[in-house]
Amino acid sequence: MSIKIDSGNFVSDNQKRCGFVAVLGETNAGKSTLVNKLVGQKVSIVSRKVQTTLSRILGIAISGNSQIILIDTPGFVSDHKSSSRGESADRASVLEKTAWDAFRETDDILFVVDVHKKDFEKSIALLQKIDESKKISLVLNKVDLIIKEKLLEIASEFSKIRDFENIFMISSLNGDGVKDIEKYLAKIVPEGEWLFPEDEVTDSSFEKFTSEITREHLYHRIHQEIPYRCRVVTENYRNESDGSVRIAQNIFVKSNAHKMILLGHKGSKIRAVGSASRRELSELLGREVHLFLNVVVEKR
Ligand SMILES: Nc1nc2c(ncn2[C@@H]2O[C@H](COP(=O)(O)OP(=O)(O)OP(=O)(O)O)[C@@H](O)[C@H]2O)c(=O)[nH]1
Ligand SMILES: [Mg+2]
Repeated sequence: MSIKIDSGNFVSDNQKRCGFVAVLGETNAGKSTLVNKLVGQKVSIVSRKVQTTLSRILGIAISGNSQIILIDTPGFVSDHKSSSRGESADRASVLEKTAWDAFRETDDILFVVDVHKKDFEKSIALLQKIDESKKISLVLNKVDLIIKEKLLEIASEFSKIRDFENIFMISSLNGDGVKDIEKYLAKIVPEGEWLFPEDEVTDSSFEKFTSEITREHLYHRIHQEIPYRCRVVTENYRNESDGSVRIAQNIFVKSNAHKMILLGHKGSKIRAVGSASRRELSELLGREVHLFLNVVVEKR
């Protein structure tokens, strides 16, 4: 181990660092996409719909000697109304509470803004709610969708609101600028032992992770109809002797009508969801997956 002298203190070259960073922002800003990019693999599901992330999800990134524990949070819909049918204000506030709770666990925050949005009123209102004592970096995301001049205007608009540790201009989708965030976070997390084993990328259980993948495919395939009424639960899984894994999941819906929509003509829709989810699970788990989906009408 080599030791170097830095500002009068002895600092080990391979001193481990570890810290928590909350990722906050409006719904659909691209928080989960960014977390996945930083981790280097999917830990949090992504969709075009609002309020995709439903609970706090940890994504664990490693950069050099630093372990960066990213807290992906449900996005904020500040007016407490969702664009989807039948969404209640209650659900929005539960999600928002989850996000605030996550944020209290940490000092460093990435505040993600979708620069492609028409106006930033909601983002600004949210930003103003965050304690002045918190360190925040502004992440202007989706730069692939707008011209540079507009981007600089947005940066200056946000800079009037508060001081940021850093302003990043990135595209989480294609990865532009994400490395700069990684380098920055690796430097600012405090010295300390890693809290998770080196090969761990999330604290999600196998059951939670695999059901989230199916939920994502439901979101993608069943657009307007029912997704918010669906809950996916991995009931059980079994490692088979040939190296494959057998996963059984229940999809809970609120009514028989929803069940029919989900099944589709002669079960075509659910089969499409199942095979897309199975393919992705096989890829993510690196082995063959047998996936069994069962649609259940949830009793009140
Ligand atoms: N063009 C473009 N699209 C992006 C970028 N980042 C994310 N997206 C898209 O934006 C949508 C929302 O992304 P998510 O990562 O689910 O957003 P989120 O902030 O986690 O959303 P919630 O979980 O609902 O709060 C998805 O369709 C992403 O593919 C980007 O840099 N460029
Ligand atoms: Mg999300």
